[in-house]
Amino acid sequence: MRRLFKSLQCFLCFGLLASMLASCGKEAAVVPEEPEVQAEETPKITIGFSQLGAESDWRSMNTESMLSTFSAELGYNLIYENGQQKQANQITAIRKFIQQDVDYIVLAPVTETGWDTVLEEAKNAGIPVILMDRRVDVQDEELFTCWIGSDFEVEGRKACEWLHRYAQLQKFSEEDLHIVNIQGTLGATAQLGRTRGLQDAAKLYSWDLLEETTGDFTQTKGKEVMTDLLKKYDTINVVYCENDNEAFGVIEAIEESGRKVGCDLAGGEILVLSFDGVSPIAINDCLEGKIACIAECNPLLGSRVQTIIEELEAGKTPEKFEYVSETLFSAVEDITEVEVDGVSHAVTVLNAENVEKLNKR
Ligand code: GZL
Repeated sequence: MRRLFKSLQCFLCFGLLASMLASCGKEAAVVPEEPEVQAEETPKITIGFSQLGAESDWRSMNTESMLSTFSAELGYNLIYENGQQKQANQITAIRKFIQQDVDYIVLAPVTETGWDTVLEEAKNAGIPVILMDRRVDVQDEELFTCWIGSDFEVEGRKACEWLHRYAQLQKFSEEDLHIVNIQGTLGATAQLGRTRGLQDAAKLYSWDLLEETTGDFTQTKGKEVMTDLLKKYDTINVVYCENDNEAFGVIEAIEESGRKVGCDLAGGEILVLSFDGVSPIAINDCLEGKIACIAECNPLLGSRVQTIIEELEAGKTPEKFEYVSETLFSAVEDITEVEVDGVSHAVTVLNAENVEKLNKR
């Protein structure tokens, strides 16, 4: 739509110039012959994509989903900028997109606050901003066109409901659950929602939430903080990892400490919960019980963003907030669904057959 106005603007300026020249008393300006009209290809849609970083398997799949959807062959001009997990880099990228007068900006914001000014600049430039994955906390929600992503608090509550059901099945007293939370990047929507889900469940079921500390969604930091926590507490029997890459680091730390990861709480194993479920390593760990349950987080948002842009191009108004659907993964056969706020959520019980299919996604 915006592109239409842009090309109309050029046509009107040309016409105005021609008529001004013609009416200034000189011999009617010779308006140059219209060049042979070439069969013009439809102008490409130019999209400025500010991705927050490359910190996890989820992020890599999310980026790939965007690059493969908005390819040149499919008629797009995608300008991709990796923010290296720094908001300042993302703000610089958005300002570059504004100077380049892109048709759309797609932003996956690293954290929620600090976007008002630059989104105001994009709005003043008449460039629609589509938020993907995490959200922004702004004074005026008109500063962005729409958002597409996951309900992170529901993800957290589903994982906790699974743990509650599992403890009941194992006849393991929930007051004896001693939990540490390896949080994601502090201030990111995924971290805020997943942490809230755990905190609410710990209160509801009287779990002992020993400590929460950030692993920044990375394997290295996850291992580092888990190593410290194992030195500090000898009662830990549940680790809530806010993404799979942290879980990989946590498992390394636990095994290097001489403890065992697994689902046998009574037998002294440490039960690991996680989020994402995009890498074959995570799915295989879940099949083997090294990760007891993974709350899926869907990274394939490129096609959803494409639908939004097609709607905007057609002059339609997309949903302001659009949630993607997700499951839970676990190899524990007795739990096939969990309930959150009266809504039943299916659990994908893993086995060799469906793991083979999942790992070919
Ligand atoms: C969730 C996304 C999170 C993933 C992590 O939508 O923001 O960031 O869960 C990623 O793996 O780093």
